[in-house]
Amino acid sequence: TPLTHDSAIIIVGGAGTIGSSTALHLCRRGYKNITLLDVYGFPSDYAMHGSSQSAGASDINKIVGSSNSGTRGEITEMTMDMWRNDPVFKDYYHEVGELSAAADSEHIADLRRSYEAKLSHPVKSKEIKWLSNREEIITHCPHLASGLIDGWQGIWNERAGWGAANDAVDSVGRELRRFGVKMVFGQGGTFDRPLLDDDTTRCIGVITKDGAKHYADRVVMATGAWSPSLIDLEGQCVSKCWIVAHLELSEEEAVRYKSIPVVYNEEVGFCFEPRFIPHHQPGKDRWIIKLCDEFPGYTRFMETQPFGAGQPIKVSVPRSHSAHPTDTVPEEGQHRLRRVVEVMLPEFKDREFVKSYMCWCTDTADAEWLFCQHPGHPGLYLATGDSGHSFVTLPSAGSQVVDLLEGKASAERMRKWAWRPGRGDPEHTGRGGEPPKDLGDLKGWAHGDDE
Ligand code: FSA
Repeated sequence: TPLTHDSAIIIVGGAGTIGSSTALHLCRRGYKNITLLDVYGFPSDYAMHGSSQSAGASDINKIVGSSNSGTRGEITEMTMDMWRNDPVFKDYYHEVGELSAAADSEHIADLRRSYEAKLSHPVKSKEIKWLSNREEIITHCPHLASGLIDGWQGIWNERAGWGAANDAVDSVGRELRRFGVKMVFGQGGTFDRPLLDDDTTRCIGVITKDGAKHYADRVVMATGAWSPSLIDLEGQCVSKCWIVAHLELSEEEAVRYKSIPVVYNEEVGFCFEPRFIPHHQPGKDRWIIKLCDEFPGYTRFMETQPFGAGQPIKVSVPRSHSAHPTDTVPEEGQHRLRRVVEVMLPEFKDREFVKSYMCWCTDTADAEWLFCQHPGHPGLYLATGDSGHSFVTLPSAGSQVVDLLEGKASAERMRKWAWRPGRGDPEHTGRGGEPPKDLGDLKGWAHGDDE
């Protein structure tokens, strides 16, 4: 069936980053029959923004504008233009600047190479600057004057900053409602398996957990870190979690740290300016700094049988914070998070975190997206493989998925996004360094029912 503006299109994971973006671009290109299915509504708890309804504004900021490779890098201009100017996004982007630094000589050399590569670009070259010592760093990031930044060098990008993750996705949700997109959330929106045509094995819809059949001409699986546990991806994606902590500041402290740039150091981690989190009860508003450590991520391997697997197989399966709101992070991770505070925010080195949690994404071996038609089931599309760096593309990722659906994606991009089992190992490669540890071997993170 050729794709027309009246084709029925289902997006599974439609309240997540890539799913909602896909729906937005479909609407803007005139498609009129779109249905989103998702476990949670907006803001969703899906991997790339790690937020959760039950936890309120849990994912309050994500980096926007840092350097990115592959397709994500190629669409940077569209991405940043939309963050700055598109009415759906512009109120949720905070251009406070970003320092991307390192102390280790090899890491500095990598940063220097990526800096030099941008110098030939007419626009990017004007936005970045190389900072080669403490003084230069402090000029742009005065709050690091007391930080442990000896030996740091790196790239200052003044046209970058952070996005208010939950609010931005919510804004997309409002726009989709305005366009009349249908949405089913909860049990009735939870994917069980694709609905197949008996004769052709073509995908003709989705069966949800409540047993309902949803028919469609195209089904897009934008299911983030859940993808490999829902559809057998033959090892192309390995889902991992990273960890996050929140520090609470008084208003006086927050005022002093307001508008600090995003500071990222791949040997340590990263943090954001304090964000005001309003509360409906007076006196309960809060100022929160979100911070993360940098490490190879954690897997959670278990036996499960995704659609398409003839028998149970080992897959790293996320455990969502929404379903397990009391989960925290492994003990060893707490130590790394404390280190981020010591290095970047020493004033608060003795302050306890008000919250720590895990945020899931799914890696491909080459960190490029998996945007393709399923080889065995025409009509079924994968829009996953975020590889940890896709939230920044919330405004633009969907344009790429829609290009794929419309057959407009370039041969080069189709090749990059292709179904590609065996081309590298997403568990061990793509990030260098140590392979990820498994949550099953770590203590201190699971709380509540099934500790
Ligand atoms: O600039 C960005 O794309 C932010 S990546 C944030 C991060 O926590 C990674 O640092 C981590 O390694 C993982 O990919 C999850 O996302």
